[in-house]
Amino acid sequence: MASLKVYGDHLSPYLTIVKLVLAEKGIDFQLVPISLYKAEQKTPEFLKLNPWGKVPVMEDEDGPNGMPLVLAGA
Ligand SMILES: N[C@@H](CCC(=O)N[C@@H](CS)C(=O)NCC(=O)O)C(=O)O
Repeated sequence: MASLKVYGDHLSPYLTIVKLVLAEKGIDFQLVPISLYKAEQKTPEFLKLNPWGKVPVMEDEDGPNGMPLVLAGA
Protein backbone atom coordinates (compact mmCIF):
# COMPACT_ATOMS: atom_id res chain seq x y z
CA MET A 1 0.00 0.00 0.00
CA ALA A 2 1.29 3.45 -0.93
CA SER A 3 2.39 5.60 2.02
CA LEU A 4 1.26 8.73 0.18
CA LYS A 5 -2.42 9.54 0.59
CA VAL A 6 -4.14 12.12 -1.58
CA TYR A 7 -7.49 13.36 -0.33
CA GLY A 8 -9.69 14.81 -3.03
CA ASP A 9 -12.71 14.82 -5.28
CA HIS A 10 -12.63 14.01 -8.99
CA LEU A 11 -14.55 17.27 -9.53
CA SER A 12 -11.49 19.23 -8.38
CA PRO A 13 -9.13 20.51 -11.09
CA TYR A 14 -6.48 20.88 -8.36
CA LEU A 15 -6.71 17.13 -7.78
CA THR A 16 -6.13 16.57 -11.50
CA ILE A 17 -2.95 18.70 -11.31
CA VAL A 18 -1.64 16.67 -8.36
CA LYS A 19 -2.48 13.36 -10.07
CA LEU A 20 -0.73 14.44 -13.28
CA VAL A 21 2.44 15.46 -11.41
CA LEU A 22 2.51 12.22 -9.38
CA ALA A 23 1.96 10.16 -12.56
CA GLU A 24 4.76 12.03 -14.33
CA LYS A 25 7.09 11.38 -11.38
CA GLY A 26 5.99 7.73 -11.11
CA ILE A 27 4.91 8.18 -7.50
CA ASP A 28 2.33 5.71 -6.23
CA PHE A 29 -0.47 7.05 -4.05
CA GLN A 30 -3.72 6.08 -2.44
CA LEU A 31 -6.71 8.28 -3.33
CA VAL A 32 -8.96 9.00 -0.36
CA PRO A 33 -12.27 10.24 -1.77
CA ILE A 34 -13.60 13.45 -0.21
CA SER A 35 -16.96 14.46 -1.64
CA LEU A 36 -17.31 18.20 -2.25
CA TYR A 37 -20.98 17.57 -3.06
CA LYS A 38 -21.45 16.21 0.48
CA ALA A 39 -19.19 18.96 1.95
CA GLU A 40 -16.90 16.30 3.43
CA GLN A 41 -14.05 18.84 3.23
CA LYS A 42 -15.73 20.72 6.10
CA THR A 43 -16.04 17.82 8.57
CA PRO A 44 -14.15 18.19 11.88
CA GLU A 45 -11.93 15.20 10.94
CA PHE A 46 -10.95 16.75 7.61
CA LEU A 47 -10.43 20.21 9.12
CA LYS A 48 -7.75 18.65 11.35
CA LEU A 49 -5.89 17.82 8.11
CA ASN A 50 -6.58 21.13 6.38
CA PRO A 51 -8.06 23.95 8.48
CA TRP A 52 -8.96 25.78 5.22
CA GLY A 53 -11.39 22.96 4.37
CA LYS A 54 -10.19 22.49 0.81
CA VAL A 55 -8.97 19.62 -1.34
CA PRO A 56 -6.61 18.25 -2.38
CA VAL A 57 -4.47 17.37 0.61
CA MET A 58 -1.40 15.17 0.44
CA GLU A 59 -0.31 13.22 3.49
CA ASP A 60 2.85 11.12 3.50
CA GLU A 61 3.13 8.86 6.54
CA ASP A 62 6.80 8.31 5.67
CA GLY A 63 7.44 12.03 5.12
CA PRO A 64 10.03 14.02 7.06
CA ASN A 65 7.68 15.73 9.50
CA GLY A 66 4.31 14.12 8.90
CA MET A 67 2.66 17.43 8.09
CA PRO A 68 0.03 17.34 5.36
CA LEU A 69 0.63 19.38 2.20
CA VAL A 70 -2.47 21.46 1.58
CA LEU A 71 -1.63 23.60 -1.45
CA ALA A 72 -1.71 21.88 -4.82
CA GLY A 73 0.61 24.55 -6.23
CA ALA A 74 3.26 23.70 -3.63
N1 LIG B 1 -5.09 26.96 -3.08
C1 LIG B 1 -5.68 25.64 -2.98
C2 LIG B 1 -7.05 25.67 -3.63
C3 LIG B 1 -7.82 24.38 -3.47
C4 LIG B 1 -9.28 24.57 -3.80
O1 LIG B 1 -9.77 25.71 -4.01
N2 LIG B 1 -9.99 23.44 -3.83
C5 LIG B 1 -11.42 23.51 -4.07
C6 LIG B 1 -11.82 22.40 -5.07
S1 LIG B 1 -11.09 22.68 -6.68
C7 LIG B 1 -12.18 23.19 -2.80
O2 LIG B 1 -11.74 22.39 -1.99
N3 LIG B 1 -13.33 23.82 -2.63
C8 LIG B 1 -14.20 23.50 -1.53
C9 LIG B 1 -14.45 24.66 -0.62
O3 LIG B 1 -13.88 25.75 -0.82
O4 LIG B 1 -15.29 24.48 0.28
C10 LIG B 1 -4.74 24.63 -3.62
O5 LIG B 1 -3.80 25.06 -4.32
O6 LIG B 1 -4.84 23.43 -3.38
